[in-house]
Amino acid sequence: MRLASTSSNQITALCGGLGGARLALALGYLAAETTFITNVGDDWQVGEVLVCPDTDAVIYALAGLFDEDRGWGVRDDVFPGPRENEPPWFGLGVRDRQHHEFRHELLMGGSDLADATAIIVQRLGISARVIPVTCDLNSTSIDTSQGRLAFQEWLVRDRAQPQVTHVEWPGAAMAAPSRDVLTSIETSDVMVISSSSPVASIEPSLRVPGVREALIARKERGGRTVVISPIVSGHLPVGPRDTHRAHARETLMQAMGMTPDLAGIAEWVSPWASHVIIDPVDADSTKLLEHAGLKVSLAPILDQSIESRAELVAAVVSSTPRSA
Ligand code: FO1
Repeated sequence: MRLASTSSNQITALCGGLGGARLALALGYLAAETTFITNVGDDWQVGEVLVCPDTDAVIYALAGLFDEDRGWGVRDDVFPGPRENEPPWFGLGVRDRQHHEFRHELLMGGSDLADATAIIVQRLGISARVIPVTCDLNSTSIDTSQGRLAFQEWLVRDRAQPQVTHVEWPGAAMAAPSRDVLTSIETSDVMVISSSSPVASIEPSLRVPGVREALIARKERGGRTVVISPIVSGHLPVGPRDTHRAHARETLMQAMGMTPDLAGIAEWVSPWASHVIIDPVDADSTKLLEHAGLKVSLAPILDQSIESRAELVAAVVSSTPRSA
C-alpha cells in the first residue's frame, strides 16, 4: 500500500508507551518527520535514576530496540536483578539501565528533561523529535482502598488489583508544557493520539495547562486530530500481559467516571478530536461515534503485520476519511 506523504515535520503524535511505540513502528519512514509528545505520568525514580517508560518506549521503537513482545524496555536485554535501594519488583535491564544512567548524567549536568531527551534521541541517530510533554513533575497518583499509590506501585507491584477510588495528577496545575509542545499541536497538519490507556497515557498530558486548550482550539479551527481508539471491543485480550493491560485500562477509566467502551471513548475525545479510527471488528459502533460529532475511519488497530500497520497509517494521514 502507498502512503500519503506529508511535507516536513507535519505529524504530531500525543502518545503513551505501547501506543506510542506501535505508532512509531507503523509510521515507518514518516516517523522521521513526526514529533512525538510523550506522557510523563508513569515516570518514576528507581534508586538513583529516573525511568521514563512512555518516552523510552517511543525512543526504543524509533531506534529499532523496542521489545515488542514484552511491551516495554529493550529487546534481548538481560536482567541481573535490583541494586540496593531499588524495588525488587521493577526490573531494569542492563541496556535499559545504561540509558537511564546517561539521562541521569544529563539531568545532573543541568539539562532539563526535554533537552536530555533530545540529546539521547540525537545520539541514537533518530530523526524524529521526541518531547516529554512537560519537564515538570506530573506523576499519576492512584487513590485506592489501600491508600495512595504511585502509578508503578499500583500497576506493576500490585498488578492493578487494589480497588481504585480516584486518579490524580497533583503536579499538573504547576506544570508547564515543554518548549515546542503547544506550537506542534497548533501547527501540524495531522495530530494523532495513540495510546492503549486513555487515563494512564493521555489524560496526564491533557492536564498540563495549555495542552487540552491547544487541542480544542485546533479543532475549532478545523484542524485534523485523529484518535486511534485505545479500545477494540470486538477483540478479547490475548494472554496475561494483554489481560493485565485491559484490566488496568478499564479500572482507571471507571475510576474517572468513564465507561470503558467506545461510548466512553466518544465522550472523552469529542471535545478536542475531529476523527477516530476504530478497528473493523467494531464497525457497528460507527453511528455511535458519528453521533458524537466524530468522523470515523476503519483500520486494523491491534494487528502488527506490515500491511495492517500501513493501513492504519494511511487512515491517520489521509485527508478524507475512509468511509466506515
Ligand atoms: N512493567 C512490568 O510489568 N514489570 C517491570 O518490572 C517493569 C519494568 C520497567 C522498566 C523500565 C520501563 O521503561 C518500563 C518497565 N515496565 C515494567 C513497564 C511499565 O511499568 C508500564 O508498562 C508503563 O509505565 C506503561 O506505559
